[in-house]
Amino acid sequence: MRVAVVKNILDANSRIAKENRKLFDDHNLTVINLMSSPGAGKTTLLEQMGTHFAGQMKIGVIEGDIQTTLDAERVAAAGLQAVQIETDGACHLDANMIQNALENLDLATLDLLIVENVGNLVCPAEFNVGENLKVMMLSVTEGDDKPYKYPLMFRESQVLLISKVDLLPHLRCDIEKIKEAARSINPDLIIFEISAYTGQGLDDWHNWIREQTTIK
Ligand SMILES: Nc1nc2c(ncn2[C@@H]2O[C@H](COP(=O)(O)OP(=O)(O)OP(=O)(O)O)[C@@H](O)[C@H]2O)c(=O)[nH]1
Ligand SMILES: [Mg+2]
Repeated sequence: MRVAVVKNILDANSRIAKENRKLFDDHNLTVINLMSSPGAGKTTLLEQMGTHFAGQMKIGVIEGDIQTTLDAERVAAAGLQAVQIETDGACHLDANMIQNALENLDLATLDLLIVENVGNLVCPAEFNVGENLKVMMLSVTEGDDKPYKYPLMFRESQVLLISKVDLLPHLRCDIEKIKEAARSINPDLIIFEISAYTGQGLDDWHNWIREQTTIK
């Protein structure tokens, strides 16, 4: 019985995700689902992108958090069009939440839409919201064994951002082990090593973003 309920939830999600995707395609809009555990540095990267792409690309952000509008306020202050979803306890965003949030964005003017999912290394990967691409972030402070312990997100994502590499000298974390573990789960993963603090690796990340985006 429980299996049937879960399947129905996923079926409903998949139907709404398809509707979202059609809307995105109609607007020639690339949509990225950005996922990580809490505090990996998602919002900090979005703030950095707001500054970097100012005047070049119109970026919208849907922020997902259990509570508060803090992240939407941060990215709005960085010049991005922002909407906050407060999930009120739910540990991930689903397609229905995104469909409702879209009413608050001007899709016709956007070149890129990034959905910052709720900080959680498991559930967000199970729910497609209609995105074109899944990008996940793992910070070096989380340890180099995480791809083996939480494989789903690594399997589902096209890109892995290894963040906070400026902290490596202070940690017992082997970045080569992270890459080896991640590629053992998903050999096609594109991997960027980045620091939003020092700017390391951000040129390659920005170039990749530009390649995915049709500027209107
Ligand atoms: N050392 C270092 N710290 C960083 C970097 N990027 C972000 N941080 C710090 O990491 C903490 C969390 O950053 P956020 O950007 O809020 O992380 P988040 O993934 O958006 O967090 P949630 O939305 O709560 O899941 C903050 O104190 C940031 O300043 C980085 O490149 N290097
Ligand atoms: Mg955040």
